Amino acid sequence: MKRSNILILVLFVVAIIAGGSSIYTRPSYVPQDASRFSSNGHYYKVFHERLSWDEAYERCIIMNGYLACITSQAENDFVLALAHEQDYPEYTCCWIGSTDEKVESQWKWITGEPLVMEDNLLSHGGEVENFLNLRLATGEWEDYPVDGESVGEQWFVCEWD
Ligand SMILES: [Ca+2]
Ligand SMILES: [Ca+2]
Repeated sequence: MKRSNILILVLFVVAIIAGGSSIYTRPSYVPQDASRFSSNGHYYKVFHERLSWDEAYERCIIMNGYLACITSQAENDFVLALAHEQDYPEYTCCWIGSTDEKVESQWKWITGEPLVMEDNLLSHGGEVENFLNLRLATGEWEDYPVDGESVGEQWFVCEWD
């Protein structure tokens, strides 16, 4: 084998190894247009459709995901940036996967993950507001009635492991 051919072969093998190590496999059940967050390898997609929290919860499950459960500032920033890709009217919110429906003021993520970032949660509606909305203008989480935001848009965001 000529020396130049060997060099090409070596480069080819290196390229395959290097490429293979950086390529991740998107599970077949994750929508092609969902965005991957590199820190946890999860995927997210914002849906610009007005649904109740219950309906959004079901919709994510039907798609083999779940309403996004946000357990770090970085994850919140990522989801917010994703939602901000689309222009939105003031007051627009996006359903996320937490409720205090079972026990008032005890907010839980539907995945069972602990709810940290409590300072980001603005809860003032008591028993008539049991579902968490991500407010796009501020990045804060606010309790809402099940039908959601009525002045701005009401979106939802699904997450896939
Ligand atoms: Ca999450
Ligand atoms: Ca409540």
